[in-house]
Amino acid sequence: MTTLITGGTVVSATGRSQVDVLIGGETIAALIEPGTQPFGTDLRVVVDEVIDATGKYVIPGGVDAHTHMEMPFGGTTASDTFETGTRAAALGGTTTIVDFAIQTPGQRVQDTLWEWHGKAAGNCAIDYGFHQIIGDVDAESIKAMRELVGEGVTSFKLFMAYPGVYYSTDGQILRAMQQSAELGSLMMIHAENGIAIDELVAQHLERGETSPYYHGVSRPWQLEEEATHRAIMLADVAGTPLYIVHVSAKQALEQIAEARGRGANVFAETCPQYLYLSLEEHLGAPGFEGAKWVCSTPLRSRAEGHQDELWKYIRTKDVTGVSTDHCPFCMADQKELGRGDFSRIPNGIGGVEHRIDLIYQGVVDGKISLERWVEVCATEPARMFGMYPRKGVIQPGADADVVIYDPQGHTSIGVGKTHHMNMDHSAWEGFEIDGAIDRVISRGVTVVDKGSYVGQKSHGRFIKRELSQNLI
Ligand code: DUC
Ligand code: ZN
Ligand code: ZN
Repeated sequence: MTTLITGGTVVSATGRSQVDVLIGGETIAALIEPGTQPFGTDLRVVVDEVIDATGKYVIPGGVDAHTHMEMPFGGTTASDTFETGTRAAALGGTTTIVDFAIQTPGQRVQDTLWEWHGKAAGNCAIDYGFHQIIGDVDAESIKAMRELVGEGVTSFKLFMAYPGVYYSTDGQILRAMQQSAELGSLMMIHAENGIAIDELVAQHLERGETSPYYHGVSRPWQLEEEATHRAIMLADVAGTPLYIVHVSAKQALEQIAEARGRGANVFAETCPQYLYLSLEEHLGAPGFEGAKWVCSTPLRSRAEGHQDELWKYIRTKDVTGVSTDHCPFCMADQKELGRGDFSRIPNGIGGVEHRIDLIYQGVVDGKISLERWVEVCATEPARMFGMYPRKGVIQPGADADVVIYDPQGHTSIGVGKTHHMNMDHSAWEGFEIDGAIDRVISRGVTVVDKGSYVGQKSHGRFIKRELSQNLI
């Protein structure tokens, strides 16, 4: 199958150009100056399909480096399967996800990775990779890290939060970081002081402060900043690169920016919910409504100005990538588990379908450039997680993962509108975007056309990732 995309503006992390894109099979074959005939013939008459992208942006398919399909959490399981979640991702212009395999105490790390392979294989609309969560750092799991790197799982996540569940002590974190340093892999850290948070949670519940708002109040920014600083110092001692996931507090980002300023190999991820939503308006919504927005780290106070500061750090490049932390739960039978006790509300927001649109709105609103949009949504996540230049860029030899984005289009987000995730509500209900996904191509195959899914659940392949290309 050959395809020629004509007339569009190809946008990369470094610039934009008016070139046609020739796709041959699963990869980009050539970028062609319009009006030229590099192969001695008018390609428009010999290719299988010509796509007219006049007036539209042609960008690399999105790479969402943080999703949780079918994740067991808080006594229930995230409501999107790999099938429903990757279909929604495709509809939103994401052509690669990196999901988390999870080891909990008592399990062999390798077994949990195979379990996640079993859930995903044959069910994904788009390509996928895995990080490994290590919930029980011991001699066996440390040894397993080496094996996993050989299997293309080159990043590991540890938690400073959730004592008794996923929590690792500082000693365990240091030990895993030392192994990561030896392997050249990447340590991902959920940076919140879980021991202190558990104390605050108990105090709020004792006072009868049980509504979703107190989820945010019991996880103050100080405990994100403190944990972020500690993670940076531990990584410094171990000599491993560090990637702090889902940063929501501006003070945590100050810590990261300061460390980067002195040359530390430290990277930050944020998510659309921390850029747009807030403690006051969303977690603080009347009644039990705020449960829709219970996630960790929590939404932060708008009065304190975290959201604007996070956009600033995207501009300064101290935020490396924007992922969704897609972890959907339905209100009816899942979030409800925490009515009367916010600590039992499963933590997570669904958003895999909306990331490209939501961050594009930042371009429209003058917060970031078109190029930075592409960089944080596709190029940097691909580099960070060892998939570049196969993913994250439109250039000869790269996988033909392409999104045609229409800046004249309009997207209304919400249940029954653009929402195809397996959820009974939308955390983004009512958001209006001044642009729209027009077409999505995954490895040369159109999977979304004019807003409709036309792909197949068996199309997506496992990506065996290299070590990060961002590290020195
Ligand atoms: N952290 C995540 O990264 N995802 C869901 C829950 C959590 O705490
Ligand atoms: Zn986390
Ligand atoms: Zn997550």
